[in-house]
Amino acid sequence: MTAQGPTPPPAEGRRGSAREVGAAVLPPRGREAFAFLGLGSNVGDRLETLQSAVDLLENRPGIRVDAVSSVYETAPVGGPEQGPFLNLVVRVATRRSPQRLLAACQAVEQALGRVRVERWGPRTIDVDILLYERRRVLTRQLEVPHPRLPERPFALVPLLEVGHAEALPDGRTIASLLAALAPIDGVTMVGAQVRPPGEAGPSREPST
Ligand code: A4P
Ligand code: MG
Repeated sequence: MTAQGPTPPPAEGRRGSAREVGAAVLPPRGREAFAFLGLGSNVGDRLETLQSAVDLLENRPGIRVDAVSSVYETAPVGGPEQGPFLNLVVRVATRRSPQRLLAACQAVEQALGRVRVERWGPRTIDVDILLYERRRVLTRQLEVPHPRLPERPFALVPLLEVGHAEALPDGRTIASLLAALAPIDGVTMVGAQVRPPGEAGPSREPST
């Protein structure tokens, strides 16, 4: 099964040697923080790109992919006329600060050939931090929770799957955010799945 319920992050990660400098912004010593990342692709082999992104995230120091949601095909929101997205959400356990986690997300985007042409435009891959524990972060580069999360079923539906007990820092639950948007259109679970890192088996675009 690819979708798993959230489990508390273990006290020690597998990459104990990956502890980074900049202690002031690290999670408390000796434990990992958890975060939820939203992934989206609407260019090329979307499913293969999502699989590669999940695998690359796992390979970054200080990041462990803990759970992977189902894959959803979603109607594009905003931007120019463009093709449908595949979206999913992963839960990660991480020793990285939010800022360093963003750097890892952007490194994965670059490794997969993301070119920033137009805001909200078509993209091979987008990796956003949706939640980092129940913390608020607001810097010039980063806002967490993701500011548009409450209005986006394409992120909330997969997030509910792997983070059903989660809430925003203001206490609003994922379920209540989704309920406020009901009825939900344009988010369809597809049969094809992205494997958690290390699990065997081919990924394929769903046949149409
Ligand atoms: N940034 C600030 N906060 C965050 C965060 N929590 N996570 C900054 C990630 N990045 C964050 O992002 C622009 C800048 O946002 C980054 O440099 C980072 O410092 P970007 O990925 O370069 O550009 P973008 O994604 O085009 O802009 P933006 O505003 O992040 O777009 P969104 O909100 O991510 O929306 N429709 C469907 N169906 N599925 C999608 O996945 N995605 C978008 C992109 C639009 N429509 C979509 C989908
Ligand atoms: Mg983005």
